[in-house]
Amino acid sequence: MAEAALAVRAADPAFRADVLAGLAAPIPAVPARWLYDRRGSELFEEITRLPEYYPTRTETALLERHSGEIAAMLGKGEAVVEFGSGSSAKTPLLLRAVHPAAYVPIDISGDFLRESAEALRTLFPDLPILPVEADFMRRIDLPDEIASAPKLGFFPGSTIGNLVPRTAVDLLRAMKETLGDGSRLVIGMDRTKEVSVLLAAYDDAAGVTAAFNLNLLRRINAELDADIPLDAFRHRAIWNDAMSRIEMHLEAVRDVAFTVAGTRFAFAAGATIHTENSHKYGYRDSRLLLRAAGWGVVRDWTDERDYFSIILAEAEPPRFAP
Ligand code: AVI
Repeated sequence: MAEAALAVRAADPAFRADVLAGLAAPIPAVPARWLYDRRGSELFEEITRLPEYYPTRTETALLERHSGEIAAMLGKGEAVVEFGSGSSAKTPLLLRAVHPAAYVPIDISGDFLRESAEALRTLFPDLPILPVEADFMRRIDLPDEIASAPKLGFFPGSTIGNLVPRTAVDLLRAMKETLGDGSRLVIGMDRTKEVSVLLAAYDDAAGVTAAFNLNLLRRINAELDADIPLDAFRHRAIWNDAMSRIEMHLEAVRDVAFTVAGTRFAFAAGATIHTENSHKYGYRDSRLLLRAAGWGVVRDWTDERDYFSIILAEAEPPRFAP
């Protein structure tokens, strides 16, 4: 009991507010960022290695194949600015090809940032690594050391797809403001494809994605003094064609009532809590999204199956339009 009380006191107030407001909303939803506690992040790592989850391995192969070409299209002395802490295998692929003057990872989580910066220092002992702890949804002041260097933004992983288009455009615009005039951006975007492939990627046979989604309820119980019966919900992955996205939901398998931080909730069998969107972009869609935020596509690369794309874009100067 004392432990539970402690957990309640230690809970992130933003998590509490999002869960209470989200569960009470007309279409119940909890922001996807809360999927990523320690356990959720471990499960996501496991997802990236699943046979059905093609994005990570396809993007890594694209970077292995094309980083040299990307580097050849840039000038010398770039500062690579990664939006995210760069813990993956993808960052070294780009850094090795580009030979940047400095590497600036930006992340809201100082712990992740420090850990991954340390790992990269071992791999690139001569590269100045200048981590910035900040929320990259807003314009950020970059370190003075790279003030005069040309900037190359890096945003792999198709994380842009987890945002609704309006928020994705806000983020891309903030990136442009952070990086400045003349900057470029390498971004990974997942493509539209056969629905069966998408559904399998987000509802794998081993049940890892289901565990990742259901972990949210375990987290709510642990951190928000809640008593949600975990067996009353199941993982659902749905293709929403009109929105061009995979949606993850937690669906009540029977009528269920529970309490979260003193507030009572009831879900009828079949009702769902929406927990994540993963938008998929066709060739033109990705260009339109980038252009809406002031980025012009220089070139994009895709794999043989056209499953995933990495795009090199450049910040477009404002211009008169008819
Ligand atoms: C982090 N993000 C790009 C993943 C995706 O594919 O949308 C998150 C994920 N959710 C379920 N599986 C993977």
